[in-house]
Amino acid sequence: MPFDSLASFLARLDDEGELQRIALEVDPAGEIGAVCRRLNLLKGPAVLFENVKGSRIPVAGQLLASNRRIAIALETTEQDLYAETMRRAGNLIRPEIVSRAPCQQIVSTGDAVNLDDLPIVTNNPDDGGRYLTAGHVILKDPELGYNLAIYRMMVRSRNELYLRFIPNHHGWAFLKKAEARGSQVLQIAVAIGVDPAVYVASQFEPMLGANEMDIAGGLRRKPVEMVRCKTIDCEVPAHASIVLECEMRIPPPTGTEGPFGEFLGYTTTTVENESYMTVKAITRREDAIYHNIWLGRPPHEHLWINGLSYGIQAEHELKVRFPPVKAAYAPPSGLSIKLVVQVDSKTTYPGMVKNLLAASMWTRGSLWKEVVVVDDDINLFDPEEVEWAVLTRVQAERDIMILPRARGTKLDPSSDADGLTDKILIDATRKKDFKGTVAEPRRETMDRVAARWKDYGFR
Ligand SMILES: Cc1cc2nc3c(=O)[nH]c(=O)nc-3n(C[C@H](O)[C@H](O)[C@H](O)COP(=O)(O)O)c2cc1C
Ligand SMILES: [Mn+2]
Repeated sequence: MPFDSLASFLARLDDEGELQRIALEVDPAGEIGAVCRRLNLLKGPAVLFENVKGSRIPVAGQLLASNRRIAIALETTEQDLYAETMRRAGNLIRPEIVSRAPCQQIVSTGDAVNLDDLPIVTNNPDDGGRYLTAGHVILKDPELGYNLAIYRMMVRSRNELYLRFIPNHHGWAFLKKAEARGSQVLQIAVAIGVDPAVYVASQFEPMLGANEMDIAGGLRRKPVEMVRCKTIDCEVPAHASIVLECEMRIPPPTGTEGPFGEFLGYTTTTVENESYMTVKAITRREDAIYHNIWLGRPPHEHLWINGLSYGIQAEHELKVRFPPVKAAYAPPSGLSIKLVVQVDSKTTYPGMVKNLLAASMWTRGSLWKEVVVVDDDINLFDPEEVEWAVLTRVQAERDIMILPRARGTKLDPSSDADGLTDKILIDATRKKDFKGTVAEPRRETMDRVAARWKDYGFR
């Protein structure tokens, strides 16, 4: 049975020894962030801060900061995680609309709306304010259907939130559609504390019009139950902890947002003229659990989920043109701006890898900074194996291409003032004149030894 709520997922993590409950009072401004940073360094468990200063609502964090926990979330094994996620993400299941929902047990509207009731965290000391980092933004458009994605949101006042839409992400397209139709407002729902399949699905980037809610259904192998909002025309996951029902005027009012500690590990500068929206209603469960994602200096949770979702997306898109592509993965150490693509050594043809490298720039909204293509004897999930391939199968002048001054992420502090960056494309496959034979025991011997492992006295 898939998890229907954050609470049921936390209960499973607890059973699996993957959750630390913290009863001691903690400060959401600084202390929670420091605990999460330390947990990332120690490769520690998920946490539930049960007693957060200034709020009665507990805060969950570090939920999917390892492949083991992502595998638990999707009810599969770490070994099968990639293939299983790939398979399920392609099997779309539409949401089911229900009429009564736990996320609407407590409803506050009008003057009763107060974001200060929520334990919103300041993750890093230079952040310009309190940020929602696990707000699942849900948009609905008559032509495009739903869109589900996490976007950073800074608190502006007790009922206003900055919301950053960037042009190559879909929220922007939904805003433009509403604008083109002459709408006065864009209605925006924000769900916090959702079931883990919805969380993972929020990190997929299907083509505009395809629907992350259907991917969530596919990932959990059951429709996501959604309920209609109280004050806006949109639906939200019925089992969410907390829902913010918001409206952004068109054209949006703006103010100064940031700075914010971003996923590449650096604090952004402030954004002048960032749009903001008004929270019309806050609805929540009686037993609501708030969700915070800490991000900043790597490693962190964001990179584990995106490694999987962006890799799968790129594989899916590249396979269409290049059948020898076997898999693609964005290893967490590659900050989700490095892609590793594995090709079938038997069916690649001369020159194909260079074309593949060029074509890879089309995926992930062109944000990749480095792409490496490896043979199928390389475990693409292991950055050390990829490094081995680069060091022993690459001649730089022949196999490394630099795409100068291309569009990348402006969050890369080494990019220029326009956000332009050089891309590195590496063909780390064996070439025709490659003369190495891999030195390792035979497969049968490895299998025999594995079968006798306990007999040797190993555990
Ligand atoms: C913690 C966290 C914060 C994020 N913040 C933003 C953000 O502020 N802006 C943004 O465009 N994407 C952000 N993302 C990435 C998007 O959620 C992700 O790329 C998503 O797939 C985009 O979906 P879309 O193509 O439907 O817009 C964030 C992801 C996470 C996990
Ligand atoms: Mn989308």
